[in-house]
Amino acid sequence: MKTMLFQKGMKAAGVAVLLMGMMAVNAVSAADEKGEMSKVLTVSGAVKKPLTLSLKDLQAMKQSKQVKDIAIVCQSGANKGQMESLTGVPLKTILLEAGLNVSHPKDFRKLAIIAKATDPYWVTYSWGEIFNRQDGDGVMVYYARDGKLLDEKEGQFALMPTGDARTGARQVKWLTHIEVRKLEP
Ligand SMILES: Nc1nc2c(c(=O)[nH]1)N[C@H]1C(S)=C(S)[C@@H](COP(=O)(O)O)O[C@H]1N2
Ligand SMILES: [Mo]
Repeated sequence: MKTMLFQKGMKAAGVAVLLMGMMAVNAVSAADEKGEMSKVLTVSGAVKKPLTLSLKDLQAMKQSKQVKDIAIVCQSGANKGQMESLTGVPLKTILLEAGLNVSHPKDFRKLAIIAKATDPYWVTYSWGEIFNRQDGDGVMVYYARDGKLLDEKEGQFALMPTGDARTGARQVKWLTHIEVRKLEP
């Protein structure tokens, strides 16, 4: 009887440890996957005029446009779904509004553009790919998807590199901050 109780106890302890392990894994992936809805999008760093943009500000920007049929593909190649359309403003338009601040023309080439989210996630772009490529306008800050404003699943604002081979890898959901930074060697 005693040994049976002991065995039962061990089994229960084993199950508890297993459950705790599973909860820990879940907690990590949940923290990984969800950011807070951002109220504003700020632009700072090497700019002449730092910006704090609301949804209304973005909607009022003249270059607001739609891009159709975007496949969301993870860096791994996994298919993450499809957008019929997104509505937003090219990142370039926002950076032009803020005005890049460099002291010498050659310094533009040293600028990194860091797009940050409300979760601990950020990605980088460069001046060259936004300002010195034909498809530079394809990096879009968007606020609506398939005709509807974004919700907490994606944040109030998000960023989509529509021309990337694997769009998901540099997509930023819950976008809240854009920093322009001159890199040093
Ligand atoms: N803020 C934020 N944006 C993010 C991520 C993230 O963890 N946080 N993951 C990226 C990755 S790895 C992919 S593939 C795409 C699509 O991921 P989803 O299918 O989870 O929406 O979102 C990207 N944007
Ligand atoms: Mo991904």
